[in-house]
Amino acid sequence: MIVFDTICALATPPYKSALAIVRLSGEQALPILRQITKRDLDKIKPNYAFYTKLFKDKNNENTKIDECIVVYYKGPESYTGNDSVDFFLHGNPVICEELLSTLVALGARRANKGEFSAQAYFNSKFDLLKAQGINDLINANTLRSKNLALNTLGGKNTKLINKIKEEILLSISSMEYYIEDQYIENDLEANNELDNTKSKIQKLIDEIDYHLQNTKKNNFIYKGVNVGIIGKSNVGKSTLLNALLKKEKAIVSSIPGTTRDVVEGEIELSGIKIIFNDTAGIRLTKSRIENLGIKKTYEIIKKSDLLLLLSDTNFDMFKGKKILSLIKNKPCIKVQTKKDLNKKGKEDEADIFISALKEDIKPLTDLILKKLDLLNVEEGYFLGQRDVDYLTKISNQLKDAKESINIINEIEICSDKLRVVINTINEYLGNNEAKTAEDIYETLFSHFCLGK
Ligand SMILES: Nc1nc2c(ncn2[C@@H]2O[C@H](COP(=O)(O)OP(=O)(O)O)[C@@H](O)[C@H]2O)c(=O)[nH]1
Ligand SMILES: [Mg+2]
Repeated sequence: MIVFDTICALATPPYKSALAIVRLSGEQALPILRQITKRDLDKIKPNYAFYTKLFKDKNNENTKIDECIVVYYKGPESYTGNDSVDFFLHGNPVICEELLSTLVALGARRANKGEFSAQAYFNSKFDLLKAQGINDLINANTLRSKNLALNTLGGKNTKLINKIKEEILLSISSMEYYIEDQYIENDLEANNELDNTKSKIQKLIDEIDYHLQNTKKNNFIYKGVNVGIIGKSNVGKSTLLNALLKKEKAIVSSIPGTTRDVVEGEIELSGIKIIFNDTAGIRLTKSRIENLGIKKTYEIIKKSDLLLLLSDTNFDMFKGKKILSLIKNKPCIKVQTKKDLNKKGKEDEADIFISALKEDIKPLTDLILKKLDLLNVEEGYFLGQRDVDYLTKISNQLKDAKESINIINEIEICSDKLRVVINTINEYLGNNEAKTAEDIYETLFSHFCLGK
């Protein structure tokens, strides 16, 4: 099986730094360690740090790799559940590579991405929800998403899903009672019990759908929100980008057609990553390069979650133009610019009137959060796309099961359908025997960092 070889990897970035960590995990971890240190491992307590010199060959003083701190963990009391070693080396990639090639020469294999966590999962150190939490935690870009991932890691989600699973199992057993008892059609008690089960299932559906809505929003926040800044040339798009980023990132000039390529910059608003894309102004031009820029503007419009449509006059500038149909389907804020010039625009058409050059633009950033419905985001439980996919599936399967109670004779079918939900939940948690280790590795762990 892929994950049970003795594996090694650099667990920190491959740059010069104060320290670097190399990890080794698997059955051969301790025998390999014995070959590169002169310390007597039998006299050293597992899980305690100790100082040692490392050698390619401990019998040859001339093969010294580094002097470092080592912790060896005796399985199952380790991250992976197998015997493991963490080497805290001086942070030079040359040293790390020398150690790694020594470990490989002594029988270890270079780990694939996420393979340490995969070992941990297959050693039942955690379920797939927690595994996902580890990856989300490492990749979180904002405090908000970091905290959500930390909740997952702490087991909050596993607890919730297990509670839902328990309730479904109770419903199944109450149905089994009537199936076994050859229940008779007009039996009042049986009907009451079925109604009861039906409302219990509906409650679960409501609960899951509630979490699903929050999860979709959290997933959106986790990935970051794309905002496109669009409009005709010279209306102040690049000036606005610079004001948002609080630095001179885009070139500002009174010459129309200055911005040709897309200029991207990101900020954090209320713990949410917002990625702004300043675009080339839409205008008729013979310049081939500027037209390429305008083509890119169309692509940005398509990928944006929100558009800021800027104008220093009125907002009918795209009337009858192809671009209008692209804009129409997107959440959009109409921003009237250059407020300080007191030019007569059709202010009532705009959602907001600003001067990016002269005034604070906080009212605009507030409006962005409001428009995206991100002002009051409930902290919730789940974060990732995998959660969205499974919660959707569980909710749909529950709805399907509930439907079959409406037809009284389908009680057996309903019970079977609830068993299908249990299978889905098991698959979500990773308790399903049907999936092979390779499948699970491919779908989840292969997206992890190397050394994790
Ligand atoms: N007075 C004033 N001028 C502005 C403002 N925003 C932009 N401008 C000017 O308008 C011109 C075009 O700005 P720019 O940001 O390059 O426009 P873009 O082509 O839409 O990117 C520049 O001369 C800017 O200094 C504003 O709020 N007030
Ligand atoms: Mg510009």
